[in-house]
Amino acid sequence: MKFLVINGPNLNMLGIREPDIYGRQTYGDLVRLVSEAGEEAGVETECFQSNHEGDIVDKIQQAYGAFDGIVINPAAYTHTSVAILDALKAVAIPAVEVHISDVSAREEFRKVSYPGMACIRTFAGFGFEGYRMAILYLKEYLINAG
Ligand code: CA2
Repeated sequence: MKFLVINGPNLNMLGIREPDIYGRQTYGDLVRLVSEAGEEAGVETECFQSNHEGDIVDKIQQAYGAFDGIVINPAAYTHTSVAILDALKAVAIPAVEVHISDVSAREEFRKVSYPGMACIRTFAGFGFEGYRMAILYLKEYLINAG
């Protein structure tokens, strides 16, 4: 089983600012957690981060036929990107959305997620652990889907 883990804009800045919302750990720490969570689950993982919407759309398209599942934190594109929603729908690869913060308890504009409309589940507000939860959930989902 092979999962693509996508992180959107500014998540490469983790640990540098806004530690009260996103914690003190860095993007490198997140990549390590994903790799460890994948190993524990017996799933191969690849991490991809981009600040560019089109690059994220390209990466989702390239995942077609190459990955069994997608874990995605679209970051700010969560609240704006119909293009990422359409790309997820186009490839129809089971996807789980992750947010480090609890987006439902923040500003009104963070309550809408376009990519989330193509995802089977969202984990929000669990910090980096949300990525581990997403990997395990996706693995179980795919096993049950046969
Ligand atoms: O909680 C999340 O994971 C978010 O996807 C993070 C996005 C935000 O726009 C979403 O509403 C919720 C922002 C990521 C920005 O990351 C930063 C990292 C360090 C310093 C500043 C921002």
